[in-house]
Amino acid sequence: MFERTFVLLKPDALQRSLAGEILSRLDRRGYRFVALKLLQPTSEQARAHYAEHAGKFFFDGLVEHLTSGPVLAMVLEAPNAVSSVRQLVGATRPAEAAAGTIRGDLGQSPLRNLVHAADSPENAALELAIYFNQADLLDYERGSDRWIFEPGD
Ligand code: 3AN
Repeated sequence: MFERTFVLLKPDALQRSLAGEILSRLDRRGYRFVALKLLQPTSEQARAHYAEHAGKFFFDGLVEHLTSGPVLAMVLEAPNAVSSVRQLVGATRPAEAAAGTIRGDLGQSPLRNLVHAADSPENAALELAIYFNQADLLDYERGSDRWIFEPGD
């Protein structure tokens, strides 16, 4: 079964010209891209996105960062997409993120850690609705998708 997740390359990824590098890592891993949008989040979108962190010491800085420039929002699908993307992204603090992860290899600080990735399918659905309309989400199959489910595991 394909699971859907929501991923957003934060402004530091685009300011540092790392969007292609990060997209390439996601693409090579085989996720099916169902939506992709370049936009500059509004304060309302940023606050809705990070509502669970409202009141924390880093909340205002987080909203300021997210609204500071263009981001690349996307919806990806794969079996176990939520957890596998978060593994690829790595721990929140780049200094603690494993080598080989996006944050471990490229992240600068807990705030400027390049990527947001939803932590559950339910949050993915809530978050993607902040940035996308249902009509933005493509419904298609790749010829290679059936190979994912070949017997063997
Ligand atoms: P993650 O993105 O790894 O799921 P969360 O959900 O704990 O991390 O935090 C959301 C975002 O808040 C992080 N991606 C990061 O940009 C910011 N953040 C988290 N902790 C800190 C911190 N100690 N200082 C500054 N920003 C932080």
